[in-house]
Amino acid sequence: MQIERREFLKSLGAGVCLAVVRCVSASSRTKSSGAKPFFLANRQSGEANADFGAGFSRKPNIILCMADDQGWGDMAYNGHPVLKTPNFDAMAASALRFDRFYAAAPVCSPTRGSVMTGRHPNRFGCFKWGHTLRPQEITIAEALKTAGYVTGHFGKWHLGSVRKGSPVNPGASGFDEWFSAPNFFDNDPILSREGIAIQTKGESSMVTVDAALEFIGKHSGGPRPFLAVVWFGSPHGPHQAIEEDRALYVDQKKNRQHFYGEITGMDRAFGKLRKGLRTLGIHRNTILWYCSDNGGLPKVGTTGGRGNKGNIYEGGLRVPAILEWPARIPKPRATNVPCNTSDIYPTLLEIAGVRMGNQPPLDGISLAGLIDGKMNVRPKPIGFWDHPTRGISTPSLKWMTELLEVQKAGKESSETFRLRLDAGKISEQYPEDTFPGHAAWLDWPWKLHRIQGKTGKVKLELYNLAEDPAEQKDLVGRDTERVNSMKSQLEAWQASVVRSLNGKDYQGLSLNS
Ligand SMILES: [Ca+2]
Repeated sequence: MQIERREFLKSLGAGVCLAVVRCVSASSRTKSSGAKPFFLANRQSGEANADFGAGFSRKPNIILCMADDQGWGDMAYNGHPVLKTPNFDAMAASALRFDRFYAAAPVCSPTRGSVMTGRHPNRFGCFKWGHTLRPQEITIAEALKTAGYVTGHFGKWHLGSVRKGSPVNPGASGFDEWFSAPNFFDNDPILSREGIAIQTKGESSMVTVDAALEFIGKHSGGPRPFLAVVWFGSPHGPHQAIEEDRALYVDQKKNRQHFYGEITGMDRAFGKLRKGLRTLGIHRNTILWYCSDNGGLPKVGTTGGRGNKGNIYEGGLRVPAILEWPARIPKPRATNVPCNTSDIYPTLLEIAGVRMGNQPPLDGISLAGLIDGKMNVRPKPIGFWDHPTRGISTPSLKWMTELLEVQKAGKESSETFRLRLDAGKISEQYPEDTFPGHAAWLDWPWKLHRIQGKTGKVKLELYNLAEDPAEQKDLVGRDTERVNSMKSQLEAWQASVVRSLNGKDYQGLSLNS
């Protein structure tokens, strides 16, 4: 029998605390040996406490918000000529605005996996939409729980299942409370409250925010800081705005009225969330971090460069992102330092003063220095890799309607595929010396593309993004030395990714009996 990392960590109890780390009911926690998470004396919060003054002796609350398919340019503050996003604009004008923020992957599930783990999603086989986390991975929720955080997930999950008994539902992935959908969802959604299907009423983003605010309100006065992951179902197709939001865009084509209206609906809900933090009096020491999960949609969306969602060129990867944390970011600021969704996990762990024992290789870096205005250059390149493995269909509406019906009849679904029981099984070994698909290595301002087709033939392209943000002028023949150096770095990274994919990161973490 094999005990996976997740069970192993759980068997340790919620963690062991040093006196300097504020934590709850330490005495009730199980002490144990083995690969236990350990804590650093919390230098970060020590510094921060001095800045915050009285009342900020606790770790910050954290809210991670994500749109579904909002491109770089699908924001009024990024210059969209039609869209109205007053709440996002207000936050962008008062917080840290990332002007070169990337989704780790050009589609939904993989990028979400990068937020959860700080790792490129190919490391755990989350190649495309509908692929899952592996239960062996350490999630941001699990990591922050060891530092005393209470954790909640609200909205789109798309990293496994939202049914009871799944090894990759939000609960099994470290979330204490959850109200989630298997994939994108529209108005009046059926969501899963910890496995129980519930029919809701209302605009989809508002339903999500209301659930998050209920959690935030419940815990804001409590002894523990919280992590709330709020993942909207908008503006993913089908686009169905509420009438009030569509009406703002009546002079546009019908499909655009609904697409823009969905973004405005999301903006309204986001504004309610932001206002809620102020009403509760917790906004100063709450990190509110917003971004999208991939680049813009074809036809209706506005991208940040060449290509669209699904593509490794800039348009498929660049997304809007803003981070608000008044206690630590007192003045509005914008940054051009390239950052990506894999950076979220290491950043939050540093801020919370957490280090996990047996942390598998990270791709992201901590942006704590950038938050403090001390990082002007990214110290590590970013690797991208779209592997030619197909996505897996996960129709939220159909699955949730069926679950609601079955549970209404007093039963539990006997369908097993949707539980993704095999999420931790590593059944295939991939070769470590061939890297199919489209990958890229971004070492600002240079971006090298490595495109390996079905025959195994490799095509390289090199762009200087500072001079050529649209990736139009291929310089691959002009700078052989740079191309060779970047290619070997990219391929070394891809080999490391394949080793993770093949399960090598978990070898010290499994117990065989
Ligand atoms: Ca998406």
